[in-house]
Amino acid sequence: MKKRICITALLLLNLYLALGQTDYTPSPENLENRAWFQDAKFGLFIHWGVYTTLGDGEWVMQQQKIKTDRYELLPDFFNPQQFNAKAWVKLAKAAGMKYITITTKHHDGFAMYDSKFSDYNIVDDTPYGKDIFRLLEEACKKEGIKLFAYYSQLDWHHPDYYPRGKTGQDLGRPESGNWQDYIRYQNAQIKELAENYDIAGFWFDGYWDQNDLKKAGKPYEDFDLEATYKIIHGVNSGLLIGNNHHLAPIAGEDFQMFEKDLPGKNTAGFSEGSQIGNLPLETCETINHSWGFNLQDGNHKSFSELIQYLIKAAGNNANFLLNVGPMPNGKIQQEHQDLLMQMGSWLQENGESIYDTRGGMFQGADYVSTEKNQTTYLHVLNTDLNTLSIPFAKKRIKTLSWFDDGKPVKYKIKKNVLTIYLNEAHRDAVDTIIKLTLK
Ligand code: FHN
Repeated sequence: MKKRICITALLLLNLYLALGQTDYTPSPENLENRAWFQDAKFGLFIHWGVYTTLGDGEWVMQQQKIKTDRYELLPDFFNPQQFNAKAWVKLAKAAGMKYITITTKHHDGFAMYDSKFSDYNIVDDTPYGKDIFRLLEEACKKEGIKLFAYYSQLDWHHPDYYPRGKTGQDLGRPESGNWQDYIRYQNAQIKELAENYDIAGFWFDGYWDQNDLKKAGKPYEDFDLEATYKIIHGVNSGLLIGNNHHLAPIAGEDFQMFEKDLPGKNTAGFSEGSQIGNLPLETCETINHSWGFNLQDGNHKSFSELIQYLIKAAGNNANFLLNVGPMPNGKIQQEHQDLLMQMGSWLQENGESIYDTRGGMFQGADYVSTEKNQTTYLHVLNTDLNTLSIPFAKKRIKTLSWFDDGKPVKYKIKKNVLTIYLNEAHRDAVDTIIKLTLK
């Protein structure tokens, strides 16, 4: 009997967590900011830290098992003389991006902003000595781009991140520590980011480091997310909070992100527990294969792959947060700049079918649709098709026209199937867009 009660309690707890949002009521300002977020559609993710100097990605400390006392030599090599915050923000804007999310602290524990709670930061501990987060904040304000702070709750450097989670073992830290002291430290940094910088919200990561132990039935520590969220919303109720915990939304969160997958999919393995909630959605992906700068990674995605991912994200009612890993000198690789500019040109011509839209009624192997103002934008992503047949239950079409020149599209409806004739003249190598309105 006792076992059954425990199972019931666990099921109820999971139901409560799955529903999330039970004791959090977003403020009117927060709801307004969520609507802005959903309209924005496209953002720039930036992974940049002292790990960049090694050119082997942002997990180098863990992967090369670099002990903390050796890793602490790295900040002295970080001196990005060619960093230009204005240039980064202008590039994001030219790419058609509406916001930037940058790592203020990644798992290595090094703060890329002027933290008052640790000298292990870019101002106090590098020859560069400038607060790049402040410089980006100022440049974003000038260009009308919003700024989000990525913050890793997982910390491979702080001695009080103890007991360790799934990662960060054998890095030379004492086998002791006070978890609540770490939580107090983490919350103090988060609060100073919320209070001292004009940001639009937080992108949390690293929760899974402890939660994966919990899922394996092993001892784990709890981050007490709702307490942290209450601190943030206590500073500014309008701040948008998202957490890459790979779970369904938790009370206090304002958007839900998916890593390397469209909402509801799990091809990359990060979204096993991420049932789609009722929050604004975002998917994040790398422009090559790495988040942080990796000298060996020349696997840049094609323009077509990237723009089609943006279109599919919008068709799935989600934003696309596209990541670059700037180099140690502060420059974004030319190939990545070129790809971002190409995406910006495409959006200048076709942005009407992406910005301010929501996911549409059509979705299939070769097509998705977006919707706004009673108009459906059908995006056909396969250039080999002469006709496209779509299940179409008894709706009455008012207009069906080519997006590029407004001319009527040839179609027929038979037995609840809409067949569209994709003539050669209008077929586009990346995305053939058709506008549909209903009577
Ligand atoms: O471990 C991190 C990784 O370095 C990167 O920051 C990604 C971005 O979504 N998040 C974690 C992996 O899930």
